[in-house]
Amino acid sequence: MPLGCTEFTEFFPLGLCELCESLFIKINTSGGSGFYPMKIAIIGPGALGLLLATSLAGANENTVWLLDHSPERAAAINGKLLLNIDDQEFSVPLPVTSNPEAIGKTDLVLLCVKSMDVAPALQHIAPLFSRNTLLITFQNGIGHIDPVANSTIAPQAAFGVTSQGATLIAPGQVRHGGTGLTKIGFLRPADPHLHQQLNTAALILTASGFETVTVNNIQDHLWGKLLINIGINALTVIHDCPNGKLLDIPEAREALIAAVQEGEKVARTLGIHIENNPVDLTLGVCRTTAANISSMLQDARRKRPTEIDAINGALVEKARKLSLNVPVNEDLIKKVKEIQAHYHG
Ligand code: KPL
Repeated sequence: MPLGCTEFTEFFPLGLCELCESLFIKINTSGGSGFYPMKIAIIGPGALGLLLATSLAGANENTVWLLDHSPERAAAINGKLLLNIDDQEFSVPLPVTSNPEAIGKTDLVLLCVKSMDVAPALQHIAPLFSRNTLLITFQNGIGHIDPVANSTIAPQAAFGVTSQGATLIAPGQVRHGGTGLTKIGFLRPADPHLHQQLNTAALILTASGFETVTVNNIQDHLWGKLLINIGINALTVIHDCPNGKLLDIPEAREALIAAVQEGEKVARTLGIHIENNPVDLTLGVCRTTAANISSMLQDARRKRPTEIDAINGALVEKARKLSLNVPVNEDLIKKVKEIQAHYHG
């Protein structure tokens, strides 16, 4: 049931919606918070992981943990996370560990590692899962879809797409860069109890300031976001500029439009339903996030591997299989890889 359905909003929180009766029984018995509290593990102390962790920790009666694969960093930031919103700093005393056994079985796992780290992370976090645990995975691009869908750890995972803005300031410190809708959903129909977990997760995220809806066409939304990242991320690295600047550099704007058009051609050939005009949408995101440093540029400035393969690279791979030409995306990949090759002198 989508969170925004009329039954839901009309009757919430009275529990009269037949479709989510069990959820409403939990609502009525939870003692005031509005829903059943969950034990939640957030994986990855990057910008989105920290934003989710600090937001979820501050709200409701959930038990929230952050898992960081680095023991040294986990020890350094344990109990000392900082959330910066509108130049105000909030200290969040959340437990951080590198040991999934210390967390144990959870109700909800939010996987916020980079696309290329998804497969090893899934192996590492196996101790967090029982058959009732819901995994929601948040990555840019589409490179993570197969590793997650084929994993034995959480074969019925849900995927998330968010337009929340977050910037990593320092280890354990994140700046909230603007709100946006978060969509979560399954690629294929999942067991009913996991659908129910998904609805509860949407409620909990929304109550924590992450306005979240469940959708039944998450693949279309993953592609919708992919087209935006195709147009913006690599070009911000190539021109070393915030998102909005791409509109002022004629060659960047031209490449943005051409790259997104190539992506749209591939998406439509694959039968993906693309709502709205993706070029207009991407130019609009450049305007609304004008001062934002894209996630790929944040990586490049830290001299870390970028998600170029999961974004433009994944598109080129799909295009090849369809015998479609995507020269602008190929060129963007080449230029970003050249920049990465010169990270260390
Ligand atoms: O998703 C983003 C990213 O930086 O990865 C955009 C939408 C480009 C915002 O910066």
